[in-house]
Amino acid sequence: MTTTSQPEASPSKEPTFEGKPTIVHLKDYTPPPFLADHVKLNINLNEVDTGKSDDEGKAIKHVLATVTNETTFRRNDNPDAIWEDELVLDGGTRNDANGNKVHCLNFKELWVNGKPHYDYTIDHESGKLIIKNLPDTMEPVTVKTIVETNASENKEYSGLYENKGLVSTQCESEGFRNMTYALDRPDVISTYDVTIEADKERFPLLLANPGADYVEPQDIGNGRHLARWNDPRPKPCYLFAMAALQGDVIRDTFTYPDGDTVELINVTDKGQGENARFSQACLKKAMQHEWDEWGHKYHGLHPDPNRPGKKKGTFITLAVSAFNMGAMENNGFNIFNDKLLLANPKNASDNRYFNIDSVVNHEYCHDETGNWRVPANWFQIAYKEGLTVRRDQTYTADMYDETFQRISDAQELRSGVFSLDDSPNTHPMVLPSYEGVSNNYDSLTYPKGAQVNQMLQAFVGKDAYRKAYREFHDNPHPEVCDVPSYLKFIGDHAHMSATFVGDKKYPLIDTFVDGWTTQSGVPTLKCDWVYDKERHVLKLEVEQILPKGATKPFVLPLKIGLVNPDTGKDYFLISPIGARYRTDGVLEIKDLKQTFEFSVFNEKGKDGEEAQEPAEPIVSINRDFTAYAKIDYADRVKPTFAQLAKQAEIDPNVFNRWDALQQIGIDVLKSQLTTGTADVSTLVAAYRSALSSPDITPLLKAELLRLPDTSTLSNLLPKGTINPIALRNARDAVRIAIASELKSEFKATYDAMQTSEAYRFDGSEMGRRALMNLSLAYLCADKSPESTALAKTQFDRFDNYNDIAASWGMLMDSGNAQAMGDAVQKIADVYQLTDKQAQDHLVLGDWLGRQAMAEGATPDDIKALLALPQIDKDNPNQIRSILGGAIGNLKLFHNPDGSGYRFIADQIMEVDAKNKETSSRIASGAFGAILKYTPAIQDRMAEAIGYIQTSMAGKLSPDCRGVLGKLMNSYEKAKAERSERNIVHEGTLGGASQGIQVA
Ligand code: B3K
Ligand code: ZN
Repeated sequence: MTTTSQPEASPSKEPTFEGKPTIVHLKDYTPPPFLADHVKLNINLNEVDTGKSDDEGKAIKHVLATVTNETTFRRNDNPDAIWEDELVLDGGTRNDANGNKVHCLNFKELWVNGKPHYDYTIDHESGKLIIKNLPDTMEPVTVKTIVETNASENKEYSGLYENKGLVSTQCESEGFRNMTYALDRPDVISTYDVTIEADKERFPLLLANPGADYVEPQDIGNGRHLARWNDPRPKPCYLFAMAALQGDVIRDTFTYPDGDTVELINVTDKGQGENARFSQACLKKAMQHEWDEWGHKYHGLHPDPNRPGKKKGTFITLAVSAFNMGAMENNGFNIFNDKLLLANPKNASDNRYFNIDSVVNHEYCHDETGNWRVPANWFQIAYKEGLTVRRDQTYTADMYDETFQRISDAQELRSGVFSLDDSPNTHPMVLPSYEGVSNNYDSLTYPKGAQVNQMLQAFVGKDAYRKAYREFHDNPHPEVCDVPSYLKFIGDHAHMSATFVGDKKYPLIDTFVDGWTTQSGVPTLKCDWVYDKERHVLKLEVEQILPKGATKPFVLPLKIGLVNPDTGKDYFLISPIGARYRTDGVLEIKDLKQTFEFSVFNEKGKDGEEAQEPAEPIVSINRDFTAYAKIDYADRVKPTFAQLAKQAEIDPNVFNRWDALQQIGIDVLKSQLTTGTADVSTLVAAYRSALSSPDITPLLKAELLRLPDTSTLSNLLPKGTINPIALRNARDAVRIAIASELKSEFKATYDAMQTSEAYRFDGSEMGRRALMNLSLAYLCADKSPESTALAKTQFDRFDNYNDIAASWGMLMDSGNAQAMGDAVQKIADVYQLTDKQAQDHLVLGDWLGRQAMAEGATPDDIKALLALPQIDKDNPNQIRSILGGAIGNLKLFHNPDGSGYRFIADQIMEVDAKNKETSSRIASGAFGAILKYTPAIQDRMAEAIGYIQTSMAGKLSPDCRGVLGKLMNSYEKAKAERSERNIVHEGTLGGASQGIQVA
């Protein structure tokens, strides 16, 4: 519905919205009819009294922004662009405090080429501004709009918003339209000239995407000041950022070997500056690594007038406490969820320190992969996200430990990513369509996208990949691209090999790109082999089993090794005719069935004596998890526990030592789950041997000794069979059995890993503490009074947050109500969590989450947490901690009476009315795995999903609607199949019995 607005009219305050499905299809994509070359923005901030006061009687003020936007548009001369008479600008909508949809922008004025323009409409449903009667020309047209927007009412945290006095932006994906009318799409790229005006005392710091220099605001009288930020590097509006605040600033400089410099401006809330020292050091490491590894110099460098021939630039980071996700890569001005930027030993675990290093690097890497090469549309974000995750993985591998990093990557893929890829919400790397753009930022776009890049890297080799990468990104100006064009460029330029279809030769990259960008799901590689003892030839057959919906084989690099069991060294991979396989052992898997033959031989002795008869090799498959696949074995070659234990001892590929133990772990867990008992003796012996090995670092020992998680296990079990509580119980039982056998070893390791030195964060200390706390966790598995006392001793030492948090977790799991209550109280006291003003909010999330997950917690307890006066119910971190904890609390969430599902459904609806990005994430975390569960659980979950759908009819956000709609449709299908199977089953039985009667 559209209405024609009169010049003086502002849009209706209560537009009617019909909540139509908003599925967007890639096939409908066309280039923009208009481009926007330059954007001149003025953001004028004013605090206004609302006439209301808060619980403490303080007047509630709101920040209003008047945004004047003067953009130079011109018609796109791309022949594929469609000519449109009207210029249609995006304008945002959101829900108000009562859950009613309203426009974000209060329209004030419209000018075209310097004259007031009255021929326009505002579409009530979408919020778009439709400008008619524009000059019929290819010449540039200047369009000025003036709008007002209330930053304090924006609880969606998308666009311009205020939280606890700090005003900042989040524009990806479609937030810019919530602060001004714009062509809000990534393929419209503009230069920006920005001024921000505000009260000097209230907002001393005024920031935006920088040019060469950091800009101090200038006094403009009346207690106000103005800062002008000019960003000459063209960017899509989703990379625009600004902030206004009272804060701390810490500064440093990064210098390139040639003398070019980047001024680092790291901004935090007042009093938090020192907590940004670690992340500031990480930023410098990120810049150095980018230069060393990828040849990438910060794109915000400009000629330095004071140093001829040299360049300089400014790079800003800002920490904010209300943020929908981890961080955002705005050009030269990265904004972070403060838990990924601020840390000190008293409030950050090793994991958080590690994540800060990794995320600071990730956001900085986007400067090249994302901001210089920009995804053309939101179907293609895996170009920037998958590639950038791959680059941050390379960074942390270089900074910490390559095998550790690879184990973490593989764990993530086999656990959460496989789950999503095998669920109704799966999608190919290039999305064919989406409903709710925020749903695109999932683990298939991120870690799976990274794995596709890793596979390409495995095919072409690190050096060739790096060289081709450099060539692709050496464009002189920011330019758009897409996933297939990037992957293809790399394959072609790194000379990836060719494949034959019939007698026609194709570059393998085409099949690679086609398979991975148009299909979803996890392929299975079924391996079978025979070893000819006479000829010393091993014949390996690899069969590719496609996931549901896939029709074409995927191209996969399968890295293997043949290990001499006597020496623990790899045999060379040579075919019986003498040809060499690749020295790195990567096999090209591209067909549904392939066979590879290897000659196995020992080299001659040093003095020319005859080589010994080679022993039958251990076949080490999918080393370093090169292939994104489940590995299966033909029954007759399925490795025995003894063979896997041997491999865990000697495989030269340390990743596959870990993997051998994981394979034993999976089978032990399966046995415990299905029979109620399991033989842990092989695992125990292998763990004992790993613990005592002087060659393995504590960091890797801690990984080797960890059992597979329940999600990894459930991905290997048939759909429709999972009872999550039974799965958790099985894992707990196995842990108890292992711990009771290795009690003295774990205690000795726990003691040996103690230190009296002050907390220091680095890879080796992280490893020491990981092994210490893993040992403690095994010791605490039995929940005995002695083990609880041990955890309590560590907790009471209250030394550093990592060790505090680890022992606190064990106390929460101990089943000892007194110990749990005391720990919760102590954390509240030390971190002042009951005082809204004084609290260390970086610990608050853990404190809330742990209580939500505590044994015996009920929905009423969760409600009580949500109602605590010291929490901010609109803060996504706090909501995620509490509701994430409740969903992780298996007994609460999966209560057979369905109350847990119904409770979370109510919460999702409440969150969705304000913040669709957060609600859809919670919805997919809660119900995403519905088809894995037993029919009874599926039915109860579906009831809760249906309850959301009916209660919110027409009002559910597209994001939540998208996630839940797919789950419900697939559930209905599975249910129909289920009852059909039952009918068939009963029918067959009936037929058989009749048959017997006849006989
Ligand atoms: N690009 C952002 C994510 C934006 C999410 C938008 N809903 C952070 C990142 O991946 O670096
Ligand atoms: Zn990213």
